[in-house]
Amino acid sequence: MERTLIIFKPDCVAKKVEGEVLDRFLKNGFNLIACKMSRLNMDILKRHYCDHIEKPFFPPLADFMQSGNVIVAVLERENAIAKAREMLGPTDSSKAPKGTIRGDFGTDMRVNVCHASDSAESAEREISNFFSKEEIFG
Ligand code: FUP
Repeated sequence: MERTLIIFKPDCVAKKVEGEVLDRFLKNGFNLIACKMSRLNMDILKRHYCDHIEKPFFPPLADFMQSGNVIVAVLERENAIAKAREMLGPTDSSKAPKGTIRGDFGTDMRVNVCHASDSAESAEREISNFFSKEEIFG
């Protein structure tokens, strides 16, 4: 079993599709083992996006990620990291095929419904940025 950190981004919550998106994960064999609603701040975003802080897209990305409530979750299944990213589709929602989460619900490169960890190392770091051990029911 593998764990991945999923963030249901502000656009996902504002559009009220978080239930539908979570349902897709659950129907694809993921177990929900941690979950909370949050309003992200710059400290947690700088840790979460530590590889992107110097990039030109980081300031507008950080503004967007603070623009509304999010839901942060840990989902578990075999091959969870690759499967979740396959279900999301490419980062740019406008290029994501229909049937993928971003293709069906996303807007563009930034407004793209969900974050999902991109490697086992990232998943471990990202999960511990948002959850204590006691908050994970794996
Ligand atoms: P992903 O792993 O698909 O979420 O995408 P990346 O790790 O490449 O990017 C991290 C976040 O930065 C994504 F939410 C999208 C955003 N981003 C931009 O806004 N502009 C860019 O040019 C690249 C990424």
